[in-house]
Amino acid sequence: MTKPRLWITRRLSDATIARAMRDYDTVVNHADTPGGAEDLIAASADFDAIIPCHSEHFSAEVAAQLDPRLKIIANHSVGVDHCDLPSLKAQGIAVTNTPDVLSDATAELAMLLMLGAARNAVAGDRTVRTGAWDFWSPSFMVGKQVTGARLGIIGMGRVGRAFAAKARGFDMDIHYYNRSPLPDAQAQGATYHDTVESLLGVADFLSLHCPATPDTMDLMNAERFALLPPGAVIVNSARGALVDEDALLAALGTGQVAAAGLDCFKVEPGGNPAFAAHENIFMLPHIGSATTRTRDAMGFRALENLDAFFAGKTPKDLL
Ligand code: 8YV
Repeated sequence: MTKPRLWITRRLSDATIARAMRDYDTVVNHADTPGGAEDLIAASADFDAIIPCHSEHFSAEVAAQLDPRLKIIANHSVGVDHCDLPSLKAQGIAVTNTPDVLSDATAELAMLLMLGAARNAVAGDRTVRTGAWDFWSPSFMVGKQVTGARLGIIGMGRVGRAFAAKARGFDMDIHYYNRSPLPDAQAQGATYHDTVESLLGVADFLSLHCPATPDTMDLMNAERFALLPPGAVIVNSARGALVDEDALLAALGTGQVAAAGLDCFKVEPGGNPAFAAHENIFMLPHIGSATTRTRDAMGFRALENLDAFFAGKTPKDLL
């Protein structure tokens, strides 16, 4: 039987590529450049399957021009805001993602962001690195302690719960907003809030773990920053779309928000140049799931979804 033709749009892990080459007639974009609309449309006439990353945008416009040869888009990501799912469904194209396998890596990064923002990681690193550390005082670089503080989590899905588990190790008092309350076994004593507004009032630290959808665009806006306890710390390891970046800058300016830890930005790659002047913003370039173990697991999960699809079964992560 001829192997299905597979296009891998970016340089995935070596183990993923080796396995893909073994099981599929695979072409890898070794140049590792993001696939633009024309690339995606052209590839659809030549491949049965694509494994894209969140850098390839299957908009409604692209979906409408895809060749019927393309049968499945097996995303190498849990987030699928780069895919117009209704349009792809209308074209009869199956779409899958890679949940579960990146929850711990992303939660670890959220912890790094929270601690780095709370404890002056940017200014501290810069001060030592540049040789500017010529003074010490007890009132020098005093941060905000997480132990025992109240943590608000918006979105208690897999990553939100993994983050809560890590935060319990810091004895944080965990509160969450979710569309519905979790069963006790999953909530593990965390306090449920049935509105975002109610959660914000207790969020000394706030971490975002919900997907980017039209409903969550600018979820954190000026009105909502104002509801946080003064001096709150905000963490975003989910999607840049969730935060009104101008409103965040304004809240940092007044001290309403003391610090932010961000792995996601409205514009990626690139981020927000206006953030660079603020050392109380600890920033990373969208690397939440970037560990060797997780990259392999994401690649294998995407391939397992393809395996099931081409074996005539329902892929585990069919959306
Ligand atoms: C990835 C992500 O780095 O899975 C997601 O939704 O944002 C990240 O884990 C990226 O999408 C890899 O394709």
